[in-house]
This record gives sequence, structure tokens and C-alpha cells, in this order.
Amino acid sequence: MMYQVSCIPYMIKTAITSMKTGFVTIFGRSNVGKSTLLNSLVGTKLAITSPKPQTTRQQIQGVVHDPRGQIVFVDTPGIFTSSRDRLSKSLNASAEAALKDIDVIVHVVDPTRAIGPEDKRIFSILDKISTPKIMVINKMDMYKPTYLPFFEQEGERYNAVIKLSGKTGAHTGTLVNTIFEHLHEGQPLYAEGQLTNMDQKFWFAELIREKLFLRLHDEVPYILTVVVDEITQRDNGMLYLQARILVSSERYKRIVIGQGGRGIKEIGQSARRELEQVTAGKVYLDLTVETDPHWMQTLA
Ligand SMILES: Nc1nc2c(ncn2[C@@H]2O[C@H](COP(=O)(O)OP(=O)(O)OP(=O)(O)O)[C@@H](O)[C@H]2O)c(=O)[nH]1
Ligand SMILES: [Mg+2]
Repeated sequence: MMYQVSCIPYMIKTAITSMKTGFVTIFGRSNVGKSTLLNSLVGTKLAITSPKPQTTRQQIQGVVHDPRGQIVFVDTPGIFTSSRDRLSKSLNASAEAALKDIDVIVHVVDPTRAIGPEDKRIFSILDKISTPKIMVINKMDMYKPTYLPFFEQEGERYNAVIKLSGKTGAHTGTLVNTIFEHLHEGQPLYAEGQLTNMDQKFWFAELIREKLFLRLHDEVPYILTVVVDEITQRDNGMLYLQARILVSSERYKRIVIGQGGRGIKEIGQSARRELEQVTAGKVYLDLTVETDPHWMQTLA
């Protein structure tokens, strides 16, 4: 009798809320493909990506809506140990903060590179956390990833190890299935169909910053940021965007603008093409370069 009574509320609860929801942090060293994986999982380009390290600077949330429930993925800046500069410190702090109050941690590794000090630091951070952990061995589309066995040897630290490719999307479904095994029933975290927490100005600024990352070399991508000040839908159907590239000194301003303005012109053109693709319409981009030695203070 006692058994039956205590069982009834549980059954009612399951009938009403049959949805599993939770937050999942995508964590790892720089350049392993965290942002590429987020985009692949969500099915839209939310986060910018580049072959250069330290591309992601802020946590970005991307939502997977599924008949089983909702997974909110949190993309994070890559963990970086070789540099003690202000940007690296702020990026590491932001990444580690994203491990708090979440349901599953996805540690992404790159089997084409040897286990480095960043991976070792991550192993020791994760060993102290009891949250369910999944190691994702990414870039499995590459021919014979040399360091695969070394990462596989570390598999015991994790609840599961999944090999996939964020670039091609191969086996990302296995990752989603495994995450759902570790999530609990709960209320929806996002409205139906909403894919991210980013506002449009920040998202567009990121898309412009990606073009700067892809085109500029050495230290230049790291001394700048992009701010979008205005987005207006004009009567002629064109989307008008006013954006500023902030650089830390006059010397870098000259590099970004380039000889005869050629640099900024090319960046503007490729950014406009990308913005037209994501908005599926015509875009007018008003892009200027300004010196602001204090822009980095705006980072957390
Ligand atoms: N071949 C291959 N390349 C990939 C894959 N995933 C990512 N990449 C490439 O790896 C590079 C880094 O990708 P990102 O997604 O920017 O890496 P990240 O971990 O977010 O990097 P940070 O934000 O700098 O920490 C880019 O050149 C991607 O195209 C993959 O599955 N296969
Ligand atoms: Mg990234």
C-alpha cells in the first residue's frame, strides 16, 4: 500500500513533463574545433571559426531542439597556457566559468596534435569535477590522426568517448544521444525554435570579426574588436549596418586599412557577402576603423 501511494506522484510528474533539458559546456584547448562543432550540432553558423587560435572570446549558447527535449550548448574560448597576456587570462577565466552549474561537460580534443600542456591542465580541472564528462575526439575526417591512441588512453577519465567530425557532421548524432542519457527531466530553457542567446548586433559583429581573423596575420587579429552600432531595415529592402573596428593603436589602424584603403575594402566586401548570406537579403555595410586603446577592458 505504502509503495503504491509514493509511486503515484512520480507517475503523474512523468506524464506531464516528459522533456529532458540541460546545459552542456563545450570545453577544450584552442583550435580543436569547438565552435565548428557547435555550429554543426545546431545546424546554423552561430559561432565564428578560424584556423587561428583564440578565435572565440565570449561564451555563446546554441540550442538543439529535439523530440526528446532541449540541449543548450555553451561554446567557450579555448584554454591557453603559453601566454600570460591580458586577453589569454580573460579567455581562460571565461572558459572555466562556463563549467559551473551545468549538466554535462564535452571536452573536445584534436587527435592530429600531441597532448599538450593545455590538455593536461584540462584533465586536472575535469578530474576535480563530478559532472558527467564526455571526451569528443574531433577531426576524425582527417587521414590517420597520429595522436588518436594517446587520447584514447585517457578515456577512463570520462563517462564516454565519442569520435566524430564537427566539419562533416559525422557521428554528431551519437554525441546528442549520449548527452540525452545524462540529462534529467525539466522545463524548456528556450522558446520553441530559438537557437541562441546572442543579440543580432553581437552576432553580426562576430561575423565581421571572423573576416578580420581570416585575413590579418600575426598579432593583428588579437589587438582588435568589432562593434555594430546600428542595424536598420531601409525602405528599399536593404539592411543598413554601421560597424566600427576598434584597434589598440594608430600603427595597427594603418595595417587594417592597408595601402590605399585596399585592406579595409576587401574585409568589408567579404563581411558584406557573409552578412547577405545569413540574412538572405541585400546589405549595405558602413565599416570604419578607430583607435581605442581601452577596448579590451570591455571583455569580462
Ligand atoms: N578537418 C577538420 N577540421 C576541423 C574540424 N573541426 C574544426 N576544424 C578546423 O579547425 C580550425 C579551428 O576550428 P574552430 O571551430 O575555430 O576551433 P575552436 O576550438 O572553436 O577554436 P578557439 O575558438 O580559437 O578556441 C578551423 O580551421 C576549422 O575549420 C573537423 O572536424 N575536421
Ligand atoms: Mg571557437
